[in-house]
Amino acid sequence: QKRVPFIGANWKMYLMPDQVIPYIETIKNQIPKPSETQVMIAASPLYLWPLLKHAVGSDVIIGAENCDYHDTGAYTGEVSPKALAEIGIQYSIAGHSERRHYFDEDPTIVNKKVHALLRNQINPIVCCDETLVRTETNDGVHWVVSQVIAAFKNVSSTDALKMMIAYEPRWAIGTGITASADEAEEGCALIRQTISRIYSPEVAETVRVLYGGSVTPKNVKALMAKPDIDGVLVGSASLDPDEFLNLIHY
Ligand code: G2H
Repeated sequence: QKRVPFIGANWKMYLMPDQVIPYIETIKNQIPKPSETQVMIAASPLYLWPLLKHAVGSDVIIGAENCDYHDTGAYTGEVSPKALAEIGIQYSIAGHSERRHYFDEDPTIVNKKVHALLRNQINPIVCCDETLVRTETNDGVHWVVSQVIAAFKNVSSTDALKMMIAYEPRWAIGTGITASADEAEEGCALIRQTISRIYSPEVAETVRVLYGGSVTPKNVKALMAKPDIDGVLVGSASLDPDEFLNLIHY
């Protein structure tokens, strides 16, 4: 079965309210058919509702950048995955490197978020990071594998098929230093092998594995040409709609 390429924008906390509607209006009718490439914009919860409204009739997927692992309750300031599902969100990032690094999200929390998303019929996109130190000492391999194993803990193979895993080496995030296509392929292949070991080769052949970290319109083609890279998550180069369109139509 062919894995459909996936290109996701991760706006992080960059865009301001006056920018988001013009952005979606610019790209919404200029993206490929979803059978060729799926395009997602992951945005702050502030913008999800208006973005969904403006994306009606287009194939742009609107996704969340994060959510809490409780469905509802006394969790001041958190984002309910149940509410996300009810407004029509179908994809959410979980465990982005910035969440792990700045907000102390450990692998157990990320796994709880995975379960919360699946419970609410939202497809998790789990990011696995890797720091420069770990990469340099060759320990990075173990770290990425351990994050993949933790993310899938107690997830059935049927639910695993709904997930995507992104390899995002921390040293490449927002730094302008992209992993070379070979380094990115190595990380993504390792993730696929790990999925194969946890579940089966069939599950590993179906789950999409993405690369993220300083992806640009210039380097996307070489990354997407690699056999184990099914798509990309794009931060900085997704902030300008024209640049993001160039990247989508690489
Ligand atoms: C990695 C990526 C988006 P950037 O975080 O997930 O951001 O492209 O700015 O490195």
